Amino acid sequence: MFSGLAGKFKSLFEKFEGQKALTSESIADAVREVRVALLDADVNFKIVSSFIKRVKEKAIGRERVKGVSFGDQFIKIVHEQLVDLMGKESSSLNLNSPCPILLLVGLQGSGKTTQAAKLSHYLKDKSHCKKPLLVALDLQRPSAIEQLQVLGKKIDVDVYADLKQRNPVKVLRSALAFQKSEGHDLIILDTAGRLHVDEQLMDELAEIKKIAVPDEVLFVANSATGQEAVVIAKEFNDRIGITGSVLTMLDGSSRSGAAISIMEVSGKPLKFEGVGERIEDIQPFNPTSMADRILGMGDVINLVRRAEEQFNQKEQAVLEKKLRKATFTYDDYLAQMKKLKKMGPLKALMKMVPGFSEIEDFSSQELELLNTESMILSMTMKERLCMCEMIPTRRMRIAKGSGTGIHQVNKMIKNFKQIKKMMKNMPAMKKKLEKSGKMPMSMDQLREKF
Ligand SMILES: Nc1nc2c(ncn2[C@@H]2O[C@H](COP(=O)(O)OP(=O)(O)OP(=O)(O)O)[C@@H](O)[C@H]2O)c(=O)[nH]1
Ligand SMILES: [Mg+2]
Repeated sequence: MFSGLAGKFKSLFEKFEGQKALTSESIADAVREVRVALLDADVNFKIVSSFIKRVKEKAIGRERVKGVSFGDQFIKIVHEQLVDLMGKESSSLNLNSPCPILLLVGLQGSGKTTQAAKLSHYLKDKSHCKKPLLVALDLQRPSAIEQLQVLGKKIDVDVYADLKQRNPVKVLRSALAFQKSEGHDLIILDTAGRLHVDEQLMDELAEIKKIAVPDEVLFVANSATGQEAVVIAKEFNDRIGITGSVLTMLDGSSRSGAAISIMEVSGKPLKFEGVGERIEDIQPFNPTSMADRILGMGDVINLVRRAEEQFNQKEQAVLEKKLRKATFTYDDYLAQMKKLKKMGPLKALMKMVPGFSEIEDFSSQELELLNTESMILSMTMKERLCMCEMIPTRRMRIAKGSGTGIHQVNKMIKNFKQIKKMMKNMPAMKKKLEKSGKMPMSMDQLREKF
């Protein structure tokens, strides 16, 4: 959103670099940039004013640190204040009870149903919750139940719904009984949204909360709603009492300033952020990386974390062994491809890296990944396990099955063979490279090839 602020600061401070300390004059232009960027990102103006005041207090009189430019010193101050404003540390969910209950509330289309599914998937994977239960309490929209059921099926999570019931409180009661008999260890309640806050909705939610006694009441807000989200967050907090927020659609919005405002206004932490439409596109809110992103420094932390998750060391060791023994098959190739895809759209990933945020065209690489995947999926088991010669008729069949062309199939097979050959020769290559003083090819470089 404020991409490039860090770069701008550098040039703004150039003419003052000879001075001994930061002054109100030398920071004036940079302060203006910060103010405009925050307002553009839809941070409430009162919050902007108090933020700017704090930044000024911290900056004026700050003596020059040897070897560091004023621009960088100023960025650090703004960064620290931003992190401070957003709650310093990531705030986790309260999942201490034997079967925690999460109640999701928010306006229509804010992303409740999607985040309910995302959260159940995330907690099943990352937490001790092995058997979550999604409960469909949105009885307003005819397709709402079906939407949750489809998502639940996709991620193999149970969904409790009662298509005949019109009263969400009754559905809730029977869902709680169902949980007891089935032994679920996490309940996520998906509720109805409205276009505006209205009495009926609030009464319904209050009643649901009274019966469910949830461990968390999460306000789900679409970051693109900007200023309005703030008013609504306050309303929900005053009427229902929230324990935290989940900010969604951060991938598409340039107004993530709502994050700052919602926290200030509700006094409750932001716990998760939705960063895309896929089930995996959710992550714990991290104030430091949000501040990095705001200042255009790139969200390197999240990128590294996601990469680490997808390629854990144990799997890597097995793969390296396979590669060296040359038992690397198309199936392994496919598995790697899937991991790469799971890390998110390349475009979204690269956006997090400083310097890459301006590049727009990642579509061709993504298409290639997709094509390779469908080509391998069109192979027979024997072909995938490299148990037969890839004769032209086989190649033609794969091209047809995957909706690609013979040239693409040839190219994919060539790439695959190259990697396999390279890895087979790795011990010899390593020796040769060590002799010549060059580093051997690492798994990172290999991954780049995939
Ligand atoms: N780009 C993007 N889309 C999202 C994200 N989260 C949800 N969506 C999409 O936003 C749309 C609305 O999401 P829902 O989960 O249905 O919203 P809801 O709050 O349940 O809506 P109602 O049930 O009508 O109140 C869906 O098309 C989702 O796929 C996100 O983080 N990023
Ligand atoms: Mg919904």
